[in-house]
Amino acid sequence: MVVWASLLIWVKTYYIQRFAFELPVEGAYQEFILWMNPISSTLCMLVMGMLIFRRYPRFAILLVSFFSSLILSINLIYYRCFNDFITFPVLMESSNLGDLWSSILALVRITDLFLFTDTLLLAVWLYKKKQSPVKPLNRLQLLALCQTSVVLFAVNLCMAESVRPELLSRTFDRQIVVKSIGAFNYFVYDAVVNLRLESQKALTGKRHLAMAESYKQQMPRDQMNPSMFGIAKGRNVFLISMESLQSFVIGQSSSNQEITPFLNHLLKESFYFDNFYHQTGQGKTSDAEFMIDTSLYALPSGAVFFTHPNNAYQALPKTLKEHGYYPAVFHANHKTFWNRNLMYPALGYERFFSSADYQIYAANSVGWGLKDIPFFEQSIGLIKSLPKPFYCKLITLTNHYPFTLEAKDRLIAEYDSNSGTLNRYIPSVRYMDEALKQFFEQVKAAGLYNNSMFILYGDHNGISQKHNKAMAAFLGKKKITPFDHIQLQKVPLFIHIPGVSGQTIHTLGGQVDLKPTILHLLGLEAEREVRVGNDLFGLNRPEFTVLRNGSFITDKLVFTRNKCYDKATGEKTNAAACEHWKEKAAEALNYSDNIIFGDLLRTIAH
Ligand code: GP9
Ligand code: MN
Repeated sequence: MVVWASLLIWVKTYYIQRFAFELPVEGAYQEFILWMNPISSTLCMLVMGMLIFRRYPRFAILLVSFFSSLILSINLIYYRCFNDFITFPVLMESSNLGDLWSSILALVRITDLFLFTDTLLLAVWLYKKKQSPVKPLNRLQLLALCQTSVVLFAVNLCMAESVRPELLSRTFDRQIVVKSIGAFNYFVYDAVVNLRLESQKALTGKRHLAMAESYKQQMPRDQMNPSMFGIAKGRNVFLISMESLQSFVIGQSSSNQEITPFLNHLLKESFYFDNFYHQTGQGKTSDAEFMIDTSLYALPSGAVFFTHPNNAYQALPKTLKEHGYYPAVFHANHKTFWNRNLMYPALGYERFFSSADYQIYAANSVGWGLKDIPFFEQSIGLIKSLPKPFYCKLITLTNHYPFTLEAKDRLIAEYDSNSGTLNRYIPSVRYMDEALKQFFEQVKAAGLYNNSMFILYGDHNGISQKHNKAMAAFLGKKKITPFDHIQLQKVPLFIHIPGVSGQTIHTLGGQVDLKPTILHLLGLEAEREVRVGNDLFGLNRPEFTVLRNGSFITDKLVFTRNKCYDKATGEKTNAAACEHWKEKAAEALNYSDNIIFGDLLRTIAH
């Protein structure tokens, strides 16, 4: 009976996962993972059922079969509606619940009942055998089943991690998690993650509210710069996330050709910040987006887009909306990636144009999907129809690891070093530069250029420490020290305001500083907003930028890997020099983390 029930649940689950959900399964290995992943959870559910209803094994089996069908059908119907898997926060959000149930009822199909076929078969069979006595499984048998389930899950997880490292610790896409560990394991995983967050919230909430309030009072603050305040008042805002772009390529050549000819040209007509750092953690692109929109740090682990989409935020799109702006995002990836479909509404975005809004096919795609040139070409058509003024965020994708590019898109030769990654990075960056150039031409042709402000930023590093040897050769250095590594976390920031002449600015800053900067340029006050960043044009700015791992940079010092460096020489200096700032860095990160963990903006802000 147990064997039959397991087989039936397994087949049913595999069928739904493979044919009813559109999961991006690539190749035989991933097919195998998808095929095997329901079995561990099926066995586990059966063991639990039989432990709870020790004396009624038939009932336990029927219940597990029914319960598995129920989870699958809820997900199936939700998927039909939202092309996504249900999460606990969605289930618990009372405002969602009304909509949810009405959508569910509207979308139920009579054929969905087939999902309960196995339960029915088992019930009929049990009924027929109702006279014959059954013996519950003994402890040893249950233990064996339990062990099999654990071993199978471990094998499943190892295989899935070999395809996607840090699958569970760095959740980035529900589709990928379901594809890798199956719908039931995902259900449990989501429940555990959310329970942990809820308890953290309860712990943090009250305890830290007072602390956060008092910290806010003593936070070092810049003074508003009257010569820049409102300089872009009323203009549309284009915010462009440049994937994996680091500052070291700006103004540099390779094979005697400029790597970023367009950006080098734009630099002369923009405020260009050459001391600007990315501050991202595990949430990569989404962390950069979060910091820019909220002026809070992202989280020490995990992606805040995934963990806290139900928090209250004082975010840039929300504030701008209150001032008549239309906030929209353009990104040609699946909407569930980084949980964007749930986080964007929380930040106040009105519309998210995701992969479903673009024409994507093999000929215009590479690596992660739609190439940047067709992405911008298709976006401009959509942007033209937005209500004005708009705040429009465009997220590029082509310059993403592993930086693959077709030969015809390679406008500069690959670099020549022992790192294929760095070698490919050069033409990949050059391609993005070309895409940006064409986009600016399209914006001009659409008549949107003069009345807009353009903010272009690198989201995070693209070349990791693994490639230090090749990086050292590229930069003409003997080796990359931890001090150099921090310098390599600089990402370019351009603020281009047509008609306003720019200059290169050496002010020290990071992604958390962009929100107050943008608000001030648009002539909107940021003084009352909770924020850890300061206006990059502000007067008397505190010269202090903290990275997510606790490293920091001041006007004179760099602190990383527990060592203090003299910024002028790059040499180690007396640790005591960094002590004061080390405390300040911890305070700033804690302040921000507590706001997020405790959902404090729900109370602080108002
Ligand atoms: C995916 C894109 C890239 O949608 O944002 O993600 P990343 O890996 O850079 O965070
Ligand atoms: Mn990125």
